[in-house]
Amino acid sequence: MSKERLVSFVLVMVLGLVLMGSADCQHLSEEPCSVQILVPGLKGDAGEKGEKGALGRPGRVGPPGEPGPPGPKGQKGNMGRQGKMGPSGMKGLKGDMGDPGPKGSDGDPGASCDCTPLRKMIGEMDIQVSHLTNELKFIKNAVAGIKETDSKIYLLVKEEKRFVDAELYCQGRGGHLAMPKDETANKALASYISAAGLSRVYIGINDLDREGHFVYVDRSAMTTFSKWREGEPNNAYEDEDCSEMVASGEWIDVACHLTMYFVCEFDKDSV
Ligand SMILES: [Ca+2]
Ligand SMILES: [Ca+2]
Repeated sequence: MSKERLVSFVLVMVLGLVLMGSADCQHLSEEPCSVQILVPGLKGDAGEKGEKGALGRPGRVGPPGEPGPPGPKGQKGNMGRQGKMGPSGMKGLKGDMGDPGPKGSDGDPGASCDCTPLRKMIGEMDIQVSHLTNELKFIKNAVAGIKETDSKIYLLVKEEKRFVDAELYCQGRGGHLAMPKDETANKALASYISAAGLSRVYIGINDLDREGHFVYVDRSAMTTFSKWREGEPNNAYEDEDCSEMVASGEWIDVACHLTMYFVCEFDKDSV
């Protein structure tokens, strides 16, 4: 309702009330004629405080709070069970050599004596020890590797000796320098030499007694078999009366004073 229409409405109402009052006045002529206008009274006193209302609905869930400060550290737990044994580690490097130990105390002074017989005995023992040492070396060589055919045992001796000394060494053990007398024996010797990684060794063939007339060291004659390299024997410098075998199995006449490794042979029957 607009403002103008509200004013009009109020005026009509007021006029209505005035007219109604005039009509009453005409009916009740003894009473003084008056117009009554109703107006609102003064505001009353504040009422008594009401009773406490029912509990309201729970509010919405708030946002998560900030994390609190760390609490005190707990007590140490019990030790766990022993774990399974792990795989063994790799072998470590060899350690350094330790320091030399302290010097021992001096021995007691020896008793004075006539020492000549003792010295002689000690000298003999030294010779025996030397002999045993050589034998031991021979056995070690033999164990390290021998070569055998049906009738022979060959032993490569890795000691450099002149031809004559090499033959004496073999004789001292019941044999001779190797005397290959057929292809089988020669091949066995050649493979023995090459397997040892050597290029040459003395074998038991020489013409020491008569130039150009080669024989075996046991003085047996050379028959049909020989394995001279082409151009050998050539008696170079007129000074080659002994023989070596090279890794291919071929023979070469060489000077007897050279020192080199050699091969001994032993008959199986006499071993
Ligand atoms: Ca010669
Ligand atoms: Ca020669």
